[in-house]
Amino acid sequence: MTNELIVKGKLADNERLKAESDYLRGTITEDLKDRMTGGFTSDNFQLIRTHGMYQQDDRDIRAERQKQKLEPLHNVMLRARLPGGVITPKQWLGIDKFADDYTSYGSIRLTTRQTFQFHGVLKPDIKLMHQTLNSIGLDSIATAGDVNRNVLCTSNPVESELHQEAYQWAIKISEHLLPKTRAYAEIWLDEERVETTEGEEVEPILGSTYLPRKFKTTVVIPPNNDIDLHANDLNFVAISDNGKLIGFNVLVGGGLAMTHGDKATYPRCADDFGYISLEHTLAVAAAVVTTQRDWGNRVNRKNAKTKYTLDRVGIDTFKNEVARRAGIKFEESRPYKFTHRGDSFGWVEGIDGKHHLTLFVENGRLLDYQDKPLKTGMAKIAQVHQGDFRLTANQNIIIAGVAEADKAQIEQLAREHGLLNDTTSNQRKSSMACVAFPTCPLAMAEAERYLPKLVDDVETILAKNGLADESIILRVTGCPNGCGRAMLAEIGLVGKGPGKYNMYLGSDLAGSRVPKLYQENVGEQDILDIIDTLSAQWAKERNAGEAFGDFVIRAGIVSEVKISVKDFYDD
Ligand code: SRM
Ligand code: SF4
Repeated sequence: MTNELIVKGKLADNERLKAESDYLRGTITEDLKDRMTGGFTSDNFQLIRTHGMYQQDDRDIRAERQKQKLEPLHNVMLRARLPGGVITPKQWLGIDKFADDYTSYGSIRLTTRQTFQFHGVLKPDIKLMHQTLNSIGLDSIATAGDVNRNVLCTSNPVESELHQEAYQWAIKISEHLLPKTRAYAEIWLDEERVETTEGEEVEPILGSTYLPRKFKTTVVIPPNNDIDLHANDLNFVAISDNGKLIGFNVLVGGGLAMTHGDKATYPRCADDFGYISLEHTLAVAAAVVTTQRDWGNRVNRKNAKTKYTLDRVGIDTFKNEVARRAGIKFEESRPYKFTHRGDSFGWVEGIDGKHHLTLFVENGRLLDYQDKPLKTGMAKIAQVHQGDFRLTANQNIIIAGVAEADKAQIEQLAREHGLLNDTTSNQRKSSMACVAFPTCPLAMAEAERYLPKLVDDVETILAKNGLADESIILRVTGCPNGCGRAMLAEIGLVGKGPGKYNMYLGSDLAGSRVPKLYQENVGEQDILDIIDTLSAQWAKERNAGEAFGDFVIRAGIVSEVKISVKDFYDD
């Protein structure tokens, strides 16, 4: 190994706990039995993440409980593993019932990475949760922690053959990069421990201390960049010939998180490594992961992701090492073009004659609201639907594979339960927020609870400025970690403190440009005033068809971020 490329210094504490965890087992089993606390203790607090769970408490009631000298009301959030976001109606009914019976919020939350989360599961119910998921063919392995996360795949099933092939690769990549430890099966499913034979490597790809940091992978089918590839460490862009998948362009080193005030952290677009034919896919996936495993920064977790490793060692050095490890040569990238992101709502007909209905789910929160029983509606659809569901990376859901004869019934159920509404504006469909309060421990400002009202106001502003049918990709995240992908938005709001946001402007429709800081620490009224002024200017001065994000750059309102770090921070 090339030692000079390894960051020297005292290892981050997470490295110790992974090394001492006995391949992610820790003492979780013992901890589960401890009913003196609703939480997990010492290292297990972190280790449960690699099993797809985060310990949380409701921040709305935290202070009150503290006053009453009670420990926080600990519970876990579970995030399922769902490569490509595909889930069957039977599985849906299983998770729907679990959400009713055992989660304190009673919701299913669709995420920005094509899966769902349960919030508010109490310690005594955690094992049952995993066993329930297992009984319907689901798990939550490696959806969090320093591992390769849920693998995304373009979710629109219209081009079904190509999509089917790409989706199969997403599954294969997910399986290939999954931890091989049997810790999950032993702890949650009561399976026996099987001792390894001498010389056998437990984790041939991830290694005994796993990755330096979280790692994210996608398979994407141009022209739709619906999964926002530049948010991800490793991306396979599908290249087809006559509708058949023949290979992938590989892009490495995307990521959106940063820390306010720390210029050593930044969002970064992925770099193009070149084209590979299909048979090299798994070898290249493993080579990128093992290169990042060996060269990633294990001293400072804030600089540990692949994007920082690339910038530190050099793109060519990283790329050549991947080629060496995979035993391949990257060919020149094949041409492709992304034209849009987001989901195409309503019915579309696939090439197999089946129909697909994409439903807009605000904030991805499927809950029975008083006027809109969304969760019940989805369950009723699952009871009659013969195809499958596809969760999108924009927190929406596709009812896929509907026969002509079943269309009317599905549509009626969706309408009756508020899941399909012809009056939802383009602006609302182009807006997204992360979870933030009350469950996210890292939230600095509201996001999910702020978005609906913000969009109401932006709709009014756009209508006033003669832009009622137009939309701006608007995203809110409650902190600079960027879970709602504000760092790939035309208007990105990043939480700074209660009611205060940093406002970024200027991503493009294809999602290939990071936006630039426009104003710091803006309050909610100022945000509306700025959007009013800038959208009025856009309406008056834009070129035909010019998107808002392109306009703000051409008009000199913000400068373009071309080379991530320098342009991102320079005035
Ligand atoms: Fe995220 C942490 C929610 C997508 C970057 N993210 C968290 C945690 C688990 C907070 C924590 O560590 O305790 C949040 C739980 C909130 C809650 O109560 O549910 C959380 N992230 C989410 C979700 C649910 C947002 C949503 O509204 O849909 C998304 C779940 C995805 C999934 O199913 O796996 C989610 N997170 C993202 C994305 C977007 C993406 O991947 O497309 C990003 C930015 C892309 C990237 O990774 O650069 C993202 N989340 C982070 C980070 C910053 C990572 C970093 O590089 O520093 C953290 C904090 C951390 O890891 O230390 C974080
Ligand atoms: Fe929480 Fe921040 Fe992620 Fe929002 S962006 S879910 S506030 S970690």
